[in-house]
Amino acid sequence: MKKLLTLFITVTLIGFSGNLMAAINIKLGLVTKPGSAQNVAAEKFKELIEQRSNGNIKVQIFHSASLGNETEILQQVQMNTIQMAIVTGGPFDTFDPMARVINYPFLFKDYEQVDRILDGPLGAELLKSLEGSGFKALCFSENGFRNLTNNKRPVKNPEDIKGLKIRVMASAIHKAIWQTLGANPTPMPWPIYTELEQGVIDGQENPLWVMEVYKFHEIQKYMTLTRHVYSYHIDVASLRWWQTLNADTQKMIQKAMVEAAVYQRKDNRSKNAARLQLLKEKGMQVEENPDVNAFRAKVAGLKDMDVYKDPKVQALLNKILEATK
Ligand code: EAX
Repeated sequence: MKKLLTLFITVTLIGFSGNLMAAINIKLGLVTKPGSAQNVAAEKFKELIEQRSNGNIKVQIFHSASLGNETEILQQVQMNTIQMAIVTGGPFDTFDPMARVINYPFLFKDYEQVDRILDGPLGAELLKSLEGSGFKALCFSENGFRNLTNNKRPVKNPEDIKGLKIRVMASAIHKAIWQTLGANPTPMPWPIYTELEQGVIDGQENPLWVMEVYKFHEIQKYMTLTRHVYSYHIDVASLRWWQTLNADTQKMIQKAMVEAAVYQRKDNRSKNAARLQLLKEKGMQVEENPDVNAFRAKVAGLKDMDVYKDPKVQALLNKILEATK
């Protein structure tokens, strides 16, 4: 009996200290504000992981760039001062040029292709590659297909873009796209409302949710449904932090993030039609049928340009081009 009691106490204590040790606080960084695509994924992840870990894992979401811009957030993730982040595809390419591949213009025709590639072995190849820069990349959530807005004139053809000052993300490929199209691309971190309002830039490009959530209809007159880049987020953890977690915890976090991403992609897609309607009602002049073939022809040479010259990057791009034909 005494033995049994000792055993019981020991097991209880181990269980208790195990619980204490499992207490994990995750700082998660975002540059966008509540209601944004990134935030939907982050909030879902928080809900799932806190519930499933019985509160042992806690997520603190730092949104609206309170920890810095996307490049600065990624640097802090590398150092493990921030454990997780949801960051748009663009800024990743200064850390790993492999990230440029998905930002290739007009790569995906539809969501079926997006999901097949990103959730398959080619997407996994990109996620794995990021370990080389100190990121444990868990999965992809989405920003969506990007569209051009500007305040100068309606845009239907590439000629209409000539000389427009367009804000782009901190990304070599995004800059190259707009240069090739004849614009004057200006890299700038998020957010950019003031710069648009004051006319420092003429336009910008982003998915429909951005125009609604950030009220760009107040300050941008023209929108063109260019859908030139499918914009993903990579949902990352600090590799340095990840390696301190046990396998069960890693699995639980990975699963919750993947589910949050699936939820968020669906949520985002289901709202696009209503968003377009709303933006028109708010007075934006929308070109729904731009000459996409002309845009595509102009940027067709990009795959042979310097931004893709790394053989590893070139190889992944060619594989995805083949798979999305
Ligand atoms: O997610 O910087 C960008 O243009 C991003 O797409 C923006 O943060 C919205």
